[in-house]
Parts: sequence; C-alpha cells; structure tokens
Amino acid sequence: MNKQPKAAVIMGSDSDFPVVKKCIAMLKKFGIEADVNVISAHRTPDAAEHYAKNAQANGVDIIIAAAGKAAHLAGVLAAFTTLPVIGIPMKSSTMDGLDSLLSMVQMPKGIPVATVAIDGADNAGILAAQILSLKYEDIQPKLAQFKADMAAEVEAKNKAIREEAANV
Ligand code: RP5
Repeated sequence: MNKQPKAAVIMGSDSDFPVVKKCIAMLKKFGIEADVNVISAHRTPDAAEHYAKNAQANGVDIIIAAAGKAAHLAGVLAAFTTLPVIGIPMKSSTMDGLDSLLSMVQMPKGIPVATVAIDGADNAGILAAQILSLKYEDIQPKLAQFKADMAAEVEAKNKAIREEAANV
C-alpha cells in the first residue's frame, strides 16, 4: 500500500493546542501524518461540516477532535462522516473538564465518538495508532515496542522503589 496513514487533528480553539500537541507527537512517533486544524463547531460550523464531509476523499483515515466547555465538535464532525472519530474533552473551563467530558461522551445512538479521558491527548494518539494498525501493519511493531518500553520503565521504577523502601 502506497498511502501513508493520516489522522486529522482538529481543535476547537488555539487555546487547546498546549494539550493537543501531545497527541500530535504521539501520532508522529507511530509514523502517522497529522493534518492539524482549528475548527469550531460553534464559531465556524460551515468549516466543520466541509472538513468532515471531505475528510475521507482527502486521504484522512481517522479524526481526532479536541474541544472544551459545551464540547460538540467531535459529535458534529462524526455526524458528517463514516470515519471513526476520537474525542478529547478539554479541561478549559471553571468546571474542570467535566462539562466537556459529558458533552462529548453522551452521544445519541447511531453517532459514536470514542472519548478518551479529560485532557487525554496521549491516549487519543495511541488509540488512533491502534485502530490504524489494522490497515497499516507497519504500525504494529511500533505499538509492541511502545508497550515493551513502558513495561521496562515501570520495572525500573519498581526496582528503585524496592531498594528505597528497604532503606526506610
Ligand atoms: C472550546 O471552548 C474550545 O475547544 C476551548 O476548549 C474552549 C475555550 O475556547 P477559547 O475561548 O479559548 O477560544 O470551544
């Protein structure tokens, strides 16, 4: 297959970027191109519709949408495409992200959004890689390595803590 894996990473505001960039970094780690845009379901609804309707034709394999407060972006994008949509609820208001989480996760039957944790940008990138690995098999060994590295890190921490605990 010649095509490279491509994820759309859409955020409702540039104020979401400090968190969203962790998702972009994760996608890059797995060799997935990120098409990054600021599009708002409320402030630029026509752009949201246009992007989602044309995403598949533009080579996008999966959509990741980050939004806060009344976080309708992921759901609106999902309404206009059959591509899988992952939502990142942002902690961007006085309600600490619970508002975003509930807005995003409580989708009506028929239009699912795979919602990760509040500010869970890393996991959104990993989940996208796992889904895309079904189509792009090159991603599979990278995911396996990622898990092995994580396990080795925890084992090192375990060893260090056991040594420290023995000397308390
Ligand atoms: C949402 O409102 C955005 O996704 C952001 O999390 C939040 C605040 O946006 P700004 O007012 O900073 O543009 O639409």
